[in-house]
Order: sequence, then C-alpha cells, then structure tokens
Amino acid sequence: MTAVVGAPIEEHDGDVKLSLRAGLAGVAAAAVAVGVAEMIAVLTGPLSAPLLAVGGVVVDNVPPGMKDFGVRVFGVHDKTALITGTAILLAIYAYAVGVAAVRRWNLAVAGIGLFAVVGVAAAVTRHDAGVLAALPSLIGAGLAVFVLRYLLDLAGAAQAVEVAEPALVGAAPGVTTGAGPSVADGPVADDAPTEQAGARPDAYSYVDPESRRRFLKALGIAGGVALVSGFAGRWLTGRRAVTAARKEVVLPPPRQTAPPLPAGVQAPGATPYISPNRDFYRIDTALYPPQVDPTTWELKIHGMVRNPITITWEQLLQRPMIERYVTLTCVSNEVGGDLIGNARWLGTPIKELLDEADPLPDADQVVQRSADGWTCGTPTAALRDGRDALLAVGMNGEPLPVDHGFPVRMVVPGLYGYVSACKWITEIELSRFSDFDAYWVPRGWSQQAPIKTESRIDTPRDGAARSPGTVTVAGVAWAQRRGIAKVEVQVDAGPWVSATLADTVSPDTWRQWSYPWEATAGQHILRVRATDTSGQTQTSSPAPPAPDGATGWHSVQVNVG
Ligand SMILES: Nc1nc2c(c(=O)[nH]1)N[C@H]1C(S)=C(S)[C@@H](COP(=O)(O)O)O[C@H]1N2
Ligand SMILES: [Mo]
Repeated sequence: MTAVVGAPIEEHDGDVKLSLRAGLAGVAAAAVAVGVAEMIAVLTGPLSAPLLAVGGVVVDNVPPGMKDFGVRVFGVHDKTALITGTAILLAIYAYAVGVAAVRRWNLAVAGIGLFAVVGVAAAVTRHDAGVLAALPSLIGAGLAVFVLRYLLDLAGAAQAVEVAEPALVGAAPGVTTGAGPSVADGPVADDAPTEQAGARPDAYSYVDPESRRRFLKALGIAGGVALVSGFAGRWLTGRRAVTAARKEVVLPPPRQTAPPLPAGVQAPGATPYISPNRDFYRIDTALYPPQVDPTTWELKIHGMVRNPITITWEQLLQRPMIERYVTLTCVSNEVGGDLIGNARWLGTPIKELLDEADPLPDADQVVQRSADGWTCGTPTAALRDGRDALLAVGMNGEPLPVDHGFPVRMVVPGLYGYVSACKWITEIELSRFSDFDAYWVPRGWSQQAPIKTESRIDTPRDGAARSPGTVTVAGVAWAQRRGIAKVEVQVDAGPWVSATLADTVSPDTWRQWSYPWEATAGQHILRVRATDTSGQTQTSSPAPPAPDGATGWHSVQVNVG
C-alpha cells in the first residue's frame, strides 16, 4: 500500500521542483525589475523607484496609531524596516507570479502588469512627481516579463528532460537507476506496483545536470544584475545628492551668539548636554530625505498676509542671524524614551519675516510645508510672541545635516516637532486652524501640542547592577519655554527627595540633574519627576504618545549587591 502513496508523492515531488524553479524565476525577475528601476531612478528621482514609492504611500496611509507603533518597535530604523517589509512582500508576490506562470503565462504577465500599475500609481502620486516618475516601474516591469520568460524556458527545459528521460531508461521500474530522493525513500519506490511504475517510474528523481546548471547559472546572473544595478543606482543617487552643495555652504556669523555654556551644565552620567549631529534623533516621513539645492531654494510666505514674500537662500543668509540652544522633542517620545535632542541652532528669527509679511488678524495658524509636501501647523502667536523661533540654517556650528532639514528648517522652542519643526521648508502659508489640518492631524494627533514637563533617568539604566554605597543617579528634565524648577527622585516607596540641578542657559533646553543615592543591598525602584517654573509637577498618570504627548513617571529597577 505504501506504493500507492509513494507514486503520487513522486509525481508531486516533480511538480514541487518545477514550482520551486518557477518561483525562484519570479523572484529573480522581480529583483532585476527593482534593481534596474533603481538605476533609472537616478535620473527620475529616488522616490520614483518602486520600493520607495510604494513605501511612501504606505507611510502616508498607515492607520492612526501605527506610526507610533512603528517608532516604538523599530525606533528610528522604522524606515529600513518598512522598505525591508515591502521587499519581502514583493518577493512573495513574485514567487507566486512565477509559479502561476507555469500554468498560465498570461496570468504571470497580468501579475507583472499589476506590479507596474501599483509602482507607477505610487510614483506619480508622490509630491511634485512628474510623468517621468512612471519610468522606473514601467521599464522594470517590461524587463521582468522577458527575464521571467527566459528563466521559465530554462526551468521548463530542465523539467522536460526529467520527464522524458525515464521513458528511455525506465525499463527497470522500481529498480534504482540513479541517485534521487525517491530512491532514498527505499521501500516506497521498491514496492511500487507495475502499472504505477510503468506510467511514471521514478522519473522525477532524474535531473538532467546540464539543463539544471544552465537554469541555475541564469538565475545567478539575474540575481547579480539585480544586485549590481540596485547598488549602483543607490550609489549614483548618493552622488547626485546635495552633499556636495552642503559642503560649499559658508554660514554667516551670528549677530548674537548663543550664551556661553556654564561649567556646571553637564551632570556626570547624564546624556551629553549638547547632542552631536550624528547622534541627534531623526523622525520624519521621508523614505529618502528631500535633496534641496540651496542655490535654487526659495521660501514663499503667503496666504492670509497683506504682503506676500519670497526669499532666496542668498537673501536669507543676509538677514540677521542669531544662535540659540533649543531642545527638540518628538511627540512620539515614550516616557524614558530618547526622541529628544539639544542643539545650538543658527537661524533668523521667523517673527521678523512674519511681521514683514503682515498676517491678517484672524490667521491663527502658520502652515509650514516642506519640499516633499509634508506639512505642520503652528499657532501664529507662538511664532510672534518673542520666543526664539528660528528659520534655522545651522546646527551645532555646521550647515544643517541633510537628514535634519538642509538647507533650511524651523525650530520653535516649546512645541513638539510635528507641529513646529518643519525640515526642508519651502513654504509658509498663513491660514486658520479651522480651515486646514496639517499632516498628522487627520492621523489622530492634536492640532496644537505644547511640550509637556517630563524627566528621564539616564543612569543607572533599567536593570543595572550596582554595589552598595553611593550611586550616582542622573538624567535630564525638560519643560521648554517654562524651564525646570525642581527634579525629585524617589527610591521604592520612600519620600521624594530633591536632586541637584545642573546649570542651564535657557528655559528652552533640557536641564540635567543628579542625585547621590546611598544604595543598600537588594532590588530597588528609582523614580523621577520634574516641576516646571510655573509650579506644575509632572503628572504620574500614564498616557501614550497619541494624541499630544506621553505622560507618567520614568522609573528604573536597580539590583544592588
Ligand atoms: N519635512 C518634515 N519635517 C519634519 C517632519 C517630517 O516628517 N517632515 N517630522 C517632524 C517631527 S515629528 C519631528 S519630532 C522633528 C524631528 O526633527 P529631527 O529629525 O531633526 O530630530 O522634525 C519635524 N519636521
Ligand atoms: Mo515628532
């Protein structure tokens, strides 16, 4: 009886092999499509490449709460994760297309067509995309059809030989004629009844090495072409980036420098008071940072103003520049999270430009728009109330890094980044909150979002081990605009004790603190809470980041022994 089971298994086995080859052919064809598309995207723009285009559509359409999820799970690597996920989905799809192609070629062509349609639709609907953005997906898909056809023919040839060959050698059914899985199955093949074996003896176990080699070679070449064109495309795209233009930039000296840092600004063990540019957290929706050439950059200030203004890069650099320390914070920052950073920004006060544009009295919202179409809405009052809201060009003594908004971004003390800190800014439109919702608002985040008073323990880390005796507990606290008045630490259920506050230069930056803890053996929980200069103490009640910033007390567990 094993024979009855055995024969179909062999038959199935052959199908599996053909399907596997066809599936791999599909994946290879898709890889060539994506790789070559990257090359073409060197000319048509990085966001016109199918993976980035589709990824961008996904970013813009994730359900409310998912962005938060992405940030939480993947941290600032959520972009890489998204692209990898999109590539994996495409590979699965391409595998299915390859398998389908064996039965119905037209179905495979339709499948590749669908890939083209999705890629083209995504690419041409990206902000500011022209019709040329359709090219990478179109050419890639066209190529995929040929590559798949070619690989399938080779796979089919290998298969045909496998089926045909036993007719010649199958004279001794059930007798092992060569190496192969069904032979290894031993009793199954040996027990095969004659009519089964006569129809199709261990045919599929026979693999013509020559045609298989040819197929594998072609598969390898396709994979190589995909990799080389993909990486070359990326490399060339990088070469065309604005990095060179950025190197040419000479920033003007500030009319007013930032206040000198007092010696006691840094608490030992806390995060550096100034976040180096390369470590500064990055959050944005851009899968490829907009490449904005300063020589053609313009900022339009328009909408509900009496006097619309357009300024160029040259004109901007001639305006009075000031330098300020400001701590940026992301609304997605969890309690204890690291989506916060402090830098010395160089920029021109936006208030003066707005005054020149002369907003209408009821224009209560300033809509900032970036080169990639992203928008944020800032209360007009916040940009005109005298705080150091800057149209910034410099970060820690350098031109803005491309990831942080080169050539120009906004920096507004006291407001979360998503309602104030537009990178790659090209447009400022005076509007009303009742008339326009910026990017994150329909996605479930508040129209207005001042930064909440918060604090974090940087040392010891959660789960750290320490010896009994004096243990330095240190961290940062922030309440931009208001400033930090007090930080307190609690050990287990003990009393709240005041920490020592480090010096600071402004209420607009975080403030470091430290506390010498006399640690006793055992497991302990440390908590921190801050009070701002308005007298408000950070609430203990936990809230998630959405819709307007997380709350709760940060705590760490320390094992002393
Ligand atoms: N153009 C653009 N600007 C943007 C964003 C964006 O997605 N696109 N994200 C904002 C958010 S949510 C934050 S927290 C800050 C982060 O600035 P950084 O990346 O320089 O730290 O940028 C803001 N500016
Ligand atoms: Mo953010």
